[in-house]
Amino acid sequence: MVPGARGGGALARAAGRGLLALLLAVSAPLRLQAEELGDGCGHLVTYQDSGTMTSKNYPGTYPNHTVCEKTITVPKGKRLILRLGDLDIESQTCASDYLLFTSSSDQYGPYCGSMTVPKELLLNTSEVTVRFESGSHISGRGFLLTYASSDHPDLITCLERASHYLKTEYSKFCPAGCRDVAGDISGNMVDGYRDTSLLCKAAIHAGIIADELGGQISVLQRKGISRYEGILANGVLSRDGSLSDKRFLFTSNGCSRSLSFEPDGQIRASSSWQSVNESGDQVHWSPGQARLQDQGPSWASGDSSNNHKPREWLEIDLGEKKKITGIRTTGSTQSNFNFYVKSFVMNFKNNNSKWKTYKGIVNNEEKVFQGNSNFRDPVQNNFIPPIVARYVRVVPQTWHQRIALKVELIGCQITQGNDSLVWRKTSQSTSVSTKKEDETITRPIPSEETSTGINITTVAIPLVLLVVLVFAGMGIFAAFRKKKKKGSPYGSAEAQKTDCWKQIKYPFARHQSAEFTISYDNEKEMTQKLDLITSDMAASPEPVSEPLPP
Ligand SMILES: *[C@@H]1O[C@H](CO)[C@@H](O)[C@H](O)[C@H]1NC(C)=O
Ligand SMILES: *[C@@H]1O[C@H](CO)[C@@H](O)[C@H](O)[C@H]1NC(C)=O
Ligand SMILES: *[C@@H]1O[C@H](CO)[C@@H](O)[C@H](O)[C@H]1NC(C)=O
Ligand SMILES: *[C@@H]1O[C@H](CO)[C@@H](O)[C@H](O)[C@H]1NC(C)=O
Ligand SMILES: *[C@@H]1O[C@H](CO)[C@@H](O)[C@H](O)[C@H]1NC(C)=O
Ligand SMILES: CC(=O)N[C@H]1CO[C@H](CO)[C@@H](O)[C@@H]1O
Repeated sequence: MVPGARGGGALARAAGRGLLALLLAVSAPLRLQAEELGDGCGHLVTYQDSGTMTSKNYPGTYPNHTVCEKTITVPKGKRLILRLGDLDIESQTCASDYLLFTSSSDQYGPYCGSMTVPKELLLNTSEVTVRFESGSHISGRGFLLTYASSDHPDLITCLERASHYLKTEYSKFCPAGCRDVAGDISGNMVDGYRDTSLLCKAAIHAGIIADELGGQISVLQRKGISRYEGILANGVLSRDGSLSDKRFLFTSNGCSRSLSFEPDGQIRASSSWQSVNESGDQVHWSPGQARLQDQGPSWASGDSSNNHKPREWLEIDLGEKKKITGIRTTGSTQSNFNFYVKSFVMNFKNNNSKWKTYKGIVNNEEKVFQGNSNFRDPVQNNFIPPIVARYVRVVPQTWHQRIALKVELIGCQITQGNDSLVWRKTSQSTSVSTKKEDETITRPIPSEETSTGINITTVAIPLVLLVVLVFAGMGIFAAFRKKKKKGSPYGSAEAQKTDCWKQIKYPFARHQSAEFTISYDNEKEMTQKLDLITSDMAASPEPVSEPLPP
């Protein structure tokens, strides 16, 4: 799964490069070098105030004769923290192979070879240009860089493992983009992770942070266990692991209970299947069998054709509005029926509202979750921010042989009252922190959209009303004058002008007030949606000083 933001960013960059190449081709045909400015770049994920960047093929050998140049920024007024997780560039002189950081006031590097490089750089600017260049060489992994704003002095890289830290409790900041960095994790969110696991990747696996956002993690070190069971969760596959001295767990905000629903009445589906077993009896694969905790066959859809548009669904009614932070799914669970759902989207609604689709926070597009890869093993996906709804639908997008599902929803009751306070506090800070546009941010996060929506409309509505009133008044006044000064060319011109203004202003006013209702609706939902993130962040303890990882 490639987050759309990166796709969008890559597209924009590609378009930019194309344009640049075109300009250069027209003006100076021999400047081919410039066309390759992004050639040496590998993995790149950025979000608001943190991100991850590597050289091409990392951790494999970077290519010959490439350049990677990128400007990274954090919100204006903040300072940049750069952390090099890995640097392995085959050169002793840094002549043709090097890594260099240039800000408006300073230059750091060039770095290469086996020189000692600072693990962390605290810049006094919010912007830096990263330049990596390679000549001809045989080996070398290149580099892995993470960055964040100075709000996150406890930034770690994607390569830090729990075994690097000695404390039994600590909090760290993971940058955006650690999911697809090479490196193993073993274990799971319930029993804990083997201490050799990558911290940030494990936090994504556990549903504590989203890959595209990054965030604060709180880690508890515990005595190891004899075996770690790997599962697929949030697009990350953890492996089985053997006995270790230590393991670690994440503290969460507690909204991770299994939500109960009854097999009859609270589960519905678009269709269901009946099979005939060996003794000639009919077996029902009804929606009521879709609870993960129940034995026996799962729910299966009536239609098994594989090449039609997804239109089957499984619906769960939780009886009242709840906060839903995750979902666990399995396939048929029956070894003689190799059925499972490979990907799905989530729809949700409340008592009388319309169905909505769960969207990604960064690109605002329908979020497709990675489902099962066999009929048996449970797979977990988390919703960051959570879904707040009474009804949810799992809508399979791709499947193996036939749609078959068992589900468990994870979440908690909605706590009224405090949420909006927390939300207001953070929405302010996010709208401030996103003012500085990053080239790779394609769309603002919903909270910002909503908060500016309210901000604009609370100001705009009285303003528009005032303008409309003033113009209406002027119109009436002008009409009077027109009647008095019959035949005056000025009078009629003025009247026309007023009419024209009225025509523009009225639809504008309607448009604004329509938007107001929408954003107000959203506000209530976002309030609860964002609670998980915000309370996680609010609850994170002060950063503690740790021995630097070796
Ligand atoms: C770079 O070029 C040299 C000589 O042409 C070659 O031996 C080497 O394998 C190349 N390195 C990479 C990473 O492709
Ligand atoms: C940033 O630091 C450099 C020295 O490292 C200094 O020359 C420069 O004036 C500083 N800029 C600001 C804005 O503080
Ligand atoms: C077939 O289904 C019936 C009714 O569900 C059950 O009693 C019987 O044991 C099943 N036979 C086999 C071979 O599974
Ligand atoms: C939704 O319906 C349920 C039962 O029909 C009711 O208890 C609940 O108060 C309703 N919720 C809202 C927000 O109307
Ligand atoms: C509101 O927050 C306070 C402190 O943050 C907490 O003690 C209280 O239980 C919260 N109330 C609700 C309804 O969540
Ligand atoms: C223009 C405007 O009204 N801006 C306000 C947006 O909302 C924040 C917090 O609610 C205010 O501090 C701004 O003044």
